Amino acid sequence: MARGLAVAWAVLGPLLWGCALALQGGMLYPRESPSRERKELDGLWSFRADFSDNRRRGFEEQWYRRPLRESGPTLDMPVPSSFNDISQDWRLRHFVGWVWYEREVILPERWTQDLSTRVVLRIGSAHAYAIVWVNGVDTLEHEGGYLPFEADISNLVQVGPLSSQLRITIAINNTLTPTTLPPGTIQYLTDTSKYPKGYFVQNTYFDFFNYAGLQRSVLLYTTPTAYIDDITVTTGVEHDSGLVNYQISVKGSNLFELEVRLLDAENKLVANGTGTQGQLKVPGARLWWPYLMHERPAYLYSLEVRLTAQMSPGPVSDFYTLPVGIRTVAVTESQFLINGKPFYFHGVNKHEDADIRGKGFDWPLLVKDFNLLRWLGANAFRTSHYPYAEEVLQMCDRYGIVVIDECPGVGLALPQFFNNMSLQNHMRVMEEVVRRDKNHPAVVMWSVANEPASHLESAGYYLKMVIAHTKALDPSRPVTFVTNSNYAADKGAPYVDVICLNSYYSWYHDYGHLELIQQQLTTQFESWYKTYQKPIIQSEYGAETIVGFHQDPPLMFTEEYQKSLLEQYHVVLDQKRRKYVVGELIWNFADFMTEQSPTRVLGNKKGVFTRQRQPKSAAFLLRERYWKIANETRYPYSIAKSQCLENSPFT
Ligand code: GCB
Repeated sequence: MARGLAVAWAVLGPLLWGCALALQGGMLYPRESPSRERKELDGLWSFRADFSDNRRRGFEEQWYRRPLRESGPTLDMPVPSSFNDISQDWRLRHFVGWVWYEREVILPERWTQDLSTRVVLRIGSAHAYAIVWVNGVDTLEHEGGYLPFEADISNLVQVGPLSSQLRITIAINNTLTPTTLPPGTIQYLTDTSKYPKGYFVQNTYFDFFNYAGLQRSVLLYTTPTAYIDDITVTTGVEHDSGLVNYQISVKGSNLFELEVRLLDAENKLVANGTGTQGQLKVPGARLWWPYLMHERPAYLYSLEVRLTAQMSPGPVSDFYTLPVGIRTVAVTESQFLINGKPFYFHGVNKHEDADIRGKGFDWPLLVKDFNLLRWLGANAFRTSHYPYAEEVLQMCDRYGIVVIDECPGVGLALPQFFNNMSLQNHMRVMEEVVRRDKNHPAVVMWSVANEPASHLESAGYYLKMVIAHTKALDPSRPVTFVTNSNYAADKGAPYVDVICLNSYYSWYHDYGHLELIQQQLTTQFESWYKTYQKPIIQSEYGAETIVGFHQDPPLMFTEEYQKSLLEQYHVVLDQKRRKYVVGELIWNFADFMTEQSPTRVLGNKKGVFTRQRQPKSAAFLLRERYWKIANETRYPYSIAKSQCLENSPFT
């Protein structure tokens, strides 16, 4: 895209929303309201992996027809969690194929008897392909982990006096193929002198363990039969007024009224409107600022939507309240602007990973991670390499932590992965990501992929299409993908708004030669900027470090080497961040699990925290740096206070 156009897009983004590609069907986060109830199904589920040779015994014997315990032994499986590290059976850790989950539920009587109530089953994520039965009836299928899906099950539960008992069966297949996202291949090893008959392995092309199962909450919720299906909000600023543009989709009735009220944090009404779309104007609006950038960050309004639909025998109301942050995002040739002010990303890459729960959602871990982010002075992270749980983004909205929201477009390493079917699937996944996350003020940019083989012609076309589709879905945010290709070879870079670069100088090459980093990194930045004149983020850099290994002068894998490597990067980042480098994201926030290999010691150890969230020496270095940058980049200028230590050098 021409530069001028990119800038115009950035400024006009919010106004262009009306032209955005409309998505069918919403995926609002299930919140309680006077018209909506929730019933969480977290806890112990019955579980069985299908170890049969073709992995299809469950379908052949129709395990969904009867309680799972009647077709064979079951295990207790906690939800949410990955199934891989829970049992002592090594076969389950590496299992590839269908696993079966089941849960019996008693519903409140009103849900089954009141025909003006709609009952929805919502699965936060099932990695990677799921089929759902309710009371043995095939109800729902979904492809792709890390994103929610749901079905209206009212007609299955509102069928008579016995219907309050519900049996939910979910079959999940974790196999990755050339057309899934992320892609993978299944390789049969046929040399019978080495492998048993039918032996196969799952190959993946990314560097994290392919944890699977019901990794986020499963829940039931209700709405009235006429209901608020989706809300899309974009925001702008005009002089000192905030603008909140809304679009609401209603289902279940054509005869309805909508009232929209915007409340401030003290619950005072600041603007109101009616109808399915409109613009609310908030004079003297408080903006949503990233924390550390502003002394009054993360301000959230509440958009209260009330639907009144004329139904027989009488009117029906539905209520939904959406948190709204008023802010703008724009990109120039050399800057990333939030609310018109230059924003510098000083943050981390993460993974949703810790200990035996695998990628299972966990509140204590989430709160600990946010405390550590603030301890570190990190103002941003990228959801490498897949969309994180919705609760994570809600915390970012509330804390003022900025997010680059990445889809599971990781491991696009082989030429055969850039085919039409994969492209269609990738575009569909972006639709699901945008549909789920579009209303989070914390999300400031979409990332459609991590390290695709972007030197290939076919990848260039593929990335162009996915990026164009994402922009059509959401004209209000910049779009990127993260590259590790050479600036002269990359075929996708012309289409991004911000260049995101991963490089591992003195780690994956020139091992041990820390003295080369400054020259190589300078060349990297200068060649990219000369070619594209777009802002650049150093989206990954780092070094594998085993906590407790020490050596001076530094040697690879020691805490000293990690610190020294970071220091070398920082010299150049400090020179360039005053020009066109708009961010740095360390790889990685914490150590995380990978497949086994001779280059990984119980996983990837490039964390500045261990997998148990204890700091390595580099965490202290980074902390000092991030607070220093925070103090230099605040608006309006004032000294930032370290959130954890009263007597920090930066208070
Ligand atoms: C990368 C990948 C990331 C890896 C990291 C590493 O470039 O994007 O997924 O984990 O390097 O440590 O090799």
